[in-house]
Amino acid sequence: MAFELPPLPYAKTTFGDLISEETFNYHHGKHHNAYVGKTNDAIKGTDHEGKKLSDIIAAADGGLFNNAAQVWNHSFYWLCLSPEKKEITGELKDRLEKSFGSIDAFKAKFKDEAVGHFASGWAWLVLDGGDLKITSYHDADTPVAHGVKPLFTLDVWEHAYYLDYQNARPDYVSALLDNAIDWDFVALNLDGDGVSRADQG
Ligand code: MN3
Repeated sequence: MAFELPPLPYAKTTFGDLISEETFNYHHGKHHNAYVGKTNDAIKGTDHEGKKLSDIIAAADGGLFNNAAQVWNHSFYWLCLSPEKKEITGELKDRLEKSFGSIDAFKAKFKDEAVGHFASGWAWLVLDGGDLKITSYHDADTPVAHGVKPLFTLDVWEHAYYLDYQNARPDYVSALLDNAIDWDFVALNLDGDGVSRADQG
C-alpha cells in the first residue's frame, strides 16, 4: 500500500502568528506531500514496496533515503507541535533538569543547536542509550537511521519558517520552543519507541 500524507493533528488556523495557515499550506500540503509522492514513485515495483517506512529508511540511500526520511521527519514534527501552550512536567522535566541543569538551560542549548545548524536540517532531542542528548542532522538525515530514540524535533529548513519569520531562524526557534510544543507528546516518547509514532506501512 502506498504511503499517505498524514493529516495534521490540529487545524491549520490555530497557531495564530506562531505558524500561519499559509505556512501549513506549503509545508504540509506541498513539501511534505511531495516527499510522500516521491517516496511512492521510487518504491513502485521494487523490493521496497510494502515495507514499513522506517525499514525503507534503514535500507535505502540517495534519493529514496532522502524522501522517505523527510516523510517520517515531517510526520514526527507535526506531532511535536501544539496550538495550546503546554508546560514541561513530570518525568520529562526531571530528566531534562538532571541532564541540562534546568529547563531554561535545556531550551538555550536546544536553541543554540537549532540556530547554529548550518543550512538545511533538523534539531533533535534524542535518547542515546540512557542519556538525553541534543543534536542535529543535515538535510533529510534522521535519528531513525542512527539507532537513537527520537523524542522531539524542530525543522530548521528555511521552508519551515521563511513565510512567517523570513530569515530570522532564532525567532522561529524561540517562538515555538516557548509557545507551541506538545511536551506531553515528547514525554510519551520517553517510554515508547519513538520511531513508531510517525511510522507507516
Ligand atoms: Mn520541512
